[in-house]
Amino acid sequence: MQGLFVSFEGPEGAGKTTQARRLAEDLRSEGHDVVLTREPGGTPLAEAVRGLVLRHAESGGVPMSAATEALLFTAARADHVDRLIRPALDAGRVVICDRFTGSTLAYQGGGRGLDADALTAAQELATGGLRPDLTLLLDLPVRDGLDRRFGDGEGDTPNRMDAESEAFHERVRATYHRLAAAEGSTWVIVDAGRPPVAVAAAIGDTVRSVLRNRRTSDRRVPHQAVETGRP
Ligand code: Z5A
Repeated sequence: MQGLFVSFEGPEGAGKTTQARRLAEDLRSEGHDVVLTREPGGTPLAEAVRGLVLRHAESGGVPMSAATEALLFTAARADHVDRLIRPALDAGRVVICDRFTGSTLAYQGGGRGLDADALTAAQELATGGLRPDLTLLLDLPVRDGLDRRFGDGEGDTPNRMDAESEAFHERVRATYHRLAAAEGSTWVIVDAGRPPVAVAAAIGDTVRSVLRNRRTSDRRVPHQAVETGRP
């Protein structure tokens, strides 16, 4: 049986990494064969691109254009899909990916203002048309997410996206909402403003519902969106 591809998307500090890890642990404890991965990254080449694109300014490089940035993220994705994601799905595994094509459309499209059709075409080239079976959009107000990451002054080292204005991150969030509306039932918006345990429970319900549908039909079927909250 073809595996299941689940991606996490959302603005800064929404809890994607926390919840992706937790979902992987929970599914493994239930006997599923899970690959947990992230973007940019997941393969040696894509991890090298990650360092290049996210830390470029710190290395004293000349400013990187929005198109260069978009193509670097997309090139990393092409290798990730080819070397890790598609083989894992072909082997029937559950792939959980922390960010995927939605991030390029939201950050480089919504945030940087690049043409959405051109970005979408580049994603098709990079992924060969592969789309997640389920995208979990962890949503919360931009300010709350930035406060989670940096509010106490002790968050992660800021990268080139963190340095962007709040208006940039608002455009990213608005683009995510447009994508969720356009994609229909394969995108589920999860209210990420709740305590981690409540967010995890909502995600677990949604993913198990998809897995149950898979087992009964053994083919791709639309699933019910458990979470539908929008701001
Ligand atoms: N990017 C792009 O522009 N285009 C692309 O195509 C791709 C990526 C693929 C990758 O950064 C950057 O690349 C990203 C988009 C851009 N921009 N930035 N910055 P990254 O991989 O280093 O980090 P991230 O993906 O942006 O993750 P994040 O937004 O920083 O965090 P998160 O994964 O959503 O959250 P977290 O790490 O799980 O949690 C953050 C903090 O909140 C942490 O202290 C947690 O303990 C806390 N937390 C988590 N959940 C909760 C709840 N429910 N309540 C309270 N506190 C919580």
